[in-house]
Amino acid sequence: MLKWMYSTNHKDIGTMYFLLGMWSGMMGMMLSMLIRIELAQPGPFLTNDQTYNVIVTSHAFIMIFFMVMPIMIGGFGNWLVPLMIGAPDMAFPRLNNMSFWLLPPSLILLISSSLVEMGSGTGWTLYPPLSSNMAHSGPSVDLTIFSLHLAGVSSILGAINFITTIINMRTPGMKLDRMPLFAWSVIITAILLLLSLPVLAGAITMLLTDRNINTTFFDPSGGGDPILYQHLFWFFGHPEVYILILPGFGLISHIINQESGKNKSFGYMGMIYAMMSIGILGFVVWAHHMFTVGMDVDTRAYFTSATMIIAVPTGIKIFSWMATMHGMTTELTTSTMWSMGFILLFNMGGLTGIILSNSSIDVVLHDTYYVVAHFHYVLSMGAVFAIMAGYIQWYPLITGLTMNPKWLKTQFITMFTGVNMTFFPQHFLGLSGMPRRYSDYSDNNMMWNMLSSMGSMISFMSTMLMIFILWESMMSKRMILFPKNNQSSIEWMQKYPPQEHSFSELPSTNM
Ligand code: HAS
Ligand code: CU
Repeated sequence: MLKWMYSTNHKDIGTMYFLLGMWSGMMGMMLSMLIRIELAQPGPFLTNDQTYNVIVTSHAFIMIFFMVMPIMIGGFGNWLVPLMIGAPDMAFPRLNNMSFWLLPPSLILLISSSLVEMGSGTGWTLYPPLSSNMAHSGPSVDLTIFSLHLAGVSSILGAINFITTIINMRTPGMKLDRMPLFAWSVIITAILLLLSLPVLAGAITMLLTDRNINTTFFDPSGGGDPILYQHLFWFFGHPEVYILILPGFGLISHIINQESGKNKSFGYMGMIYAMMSIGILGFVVWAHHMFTVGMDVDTRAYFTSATMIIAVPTGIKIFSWMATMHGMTTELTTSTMWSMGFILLFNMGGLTGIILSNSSIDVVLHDTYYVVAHFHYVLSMGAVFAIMAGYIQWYPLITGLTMNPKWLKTQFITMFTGVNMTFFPQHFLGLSGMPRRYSDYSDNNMMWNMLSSMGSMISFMSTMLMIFILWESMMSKRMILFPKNNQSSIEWMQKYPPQEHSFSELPSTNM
């Protein structure tokens, strides 16, 4: 136990991040099931709209800050970056331990915020005046703010650690233009974190003083402006969405490269420049989340154009992945299936993003389910598919065990069906004007909502199957490299020879 708590080893810490991320993923999923049950048919289920909004808010926070970020950056980052760049560990191992241990208290604060008074029913954006002390009196929003403070400190320390490690601790001869793409994706993500999180910290601290010590940063009655909060939030919030996807881009690049049997990624340098462009452009497009606040037409034209330009580097990535896969003759593994699912569905989400970037269209679609469909395609089917692909790809490296490949394929197919059935109909709901963050809807929206809720049930069952596969793998202890000398592993090895994942080629750095 203490070995884990005090550990300064990047693999132990990575494993703790994985466990925390899985726990939060379960919690986030249960909250999403409550949302889909409420919306499965018209009329109330929870019978309290504040409760509904608290569930939506917690779902978003938990999925973003306690599931995707810990798994991708904390888990895969810690496990793979030192191995890929040939470093003995992270640059600051004790800081690494601290980054991790700031997260459980942060999670506890977030959960406490839902357990006291009326909870934070503000959405993850925490816009005032809804989040101010008029609409949300009591300590709930304050606890949420403290939770974000801690999660922010954790991420900033982690970012400093990754940047230092990647700059200083590469193996001799590994120039930046030969560094593995995942390490590139992590250093770019870390720079985005370092530049954007302090802005969020400032915004929520101003919100905290507005709520508690009578400042009026966001209150017009004292000369403040609620729109200022939105600018500060989205100056963080938009880079944050690229923080959530860039490490996934890195994982997908390696998996496609390895599984297609090529010795290098197509367009390696182009991939690096594309990620850098996405990172830089991500800082100058934030107001596409604010087209409805009444900005002038020139500002709208600028933010529309700047946003659309991001399709160019992203397109370069999509086409380079496809070019890397082109002509592959190797077996279709489950991680390849997740990668192909990633390319297809992330692309879908990207295209609806381009549609939303048109300010005139966004004035109509803002705050409708169309936006919800967009960001679940890039997140639930982009970020999560990348996590699934990476988890299946590196599970043997991390645990030394193997999972049943046939069951994994079944699980992929059910998950693919479930998430598409959940989120595709939400485009139609959005186009017919159904607003997000409401617990009820008019009867004409019933069919797509029912279908969406049925889809979420399929994804839920599929996740249970994933947990079973994981459990089965750990119970049967089929070692990947050194099979225990018992009957079942020998039979297994004969049936599924381990050439798919040979140990030495796992943390491949081949370009
Ligand atoms: Fe987004 C809202 C626009 C990428 C996540 N996004 C959100 C929210 C989240 C989110 C969480 O402009 C909701 C926040 C909230 O709570 O309110 N998004 C874009 C654009 C891209 C984009 C242009 N988003 C992401 C990624 C995310 C993410 C990645 C997380 C992982 N998003 C928006 C806009 C809103 C928004 C508006 C605000 C909506 C509102 O009203 O609230 C781009 O990065 C996507 C680039 C990718 C592609 C696909 C590959 C490119 C190819 C090249 C050729 C394509 C071309 C386009 C030339 C474009 C293949 C052709 C266009 C056609 C339609 C065919
Ligand atoms: Cu954005």
